[in-house]
Amino acid sequence: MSLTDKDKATVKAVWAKISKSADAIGADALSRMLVVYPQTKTYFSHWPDLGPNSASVKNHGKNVMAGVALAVSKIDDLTAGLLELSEQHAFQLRVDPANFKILSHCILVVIAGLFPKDFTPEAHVAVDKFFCGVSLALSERYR
Ligand code: HNI
Repeated sequence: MSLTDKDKATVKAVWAKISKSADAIGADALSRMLVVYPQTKTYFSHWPDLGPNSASVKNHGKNVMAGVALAVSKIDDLTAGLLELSEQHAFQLRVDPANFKILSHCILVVIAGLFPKDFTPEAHVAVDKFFCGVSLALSERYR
């Protein structure tokens, strides 16, 4: 289920289109994750406010999307490209890797909602595969 060259080109084209909205996408996706999957809130109990579009959510949404930007730039070798982030999530943050799929899903939903015309079935497949690859790469250090 790896990304074909065509998938990679599609992901890059989608990213070129949406990256200017990355901060808004990150904030909305994270807000949704915390509301729809409240078990994810445990990781952020040190934040003063976990509400939708709180300052902490906005700031972390930006960080997450910087990670996504990094992943797009390392799309040919996600495992190596995201190794440091994987290390951090595994050993410092101790995030259950099941949550990577949950956040990926929320990001996908937000992209689909904000860019309905660009989110063709072909784009959907490519972006979904990409986030599967990102989740797998982020899980690398847990082995
Ligand atoms: Ni995640 C910090 C990227 C999923 C919990 N995370 C980061 C940082 C980046 C990042 C970048 C900042 C690191 C730094 O400060 O150097 N995280 C990503 C990406 C994904 C992801 C690309 C998946 C697409 N992280 C998740 C998930 C959870 C999560 C699913 C928990 C549910 N991340 C955290 C926590 C921090 C974090 C917790 C520290 C934030 C803080 O404010 O303390």
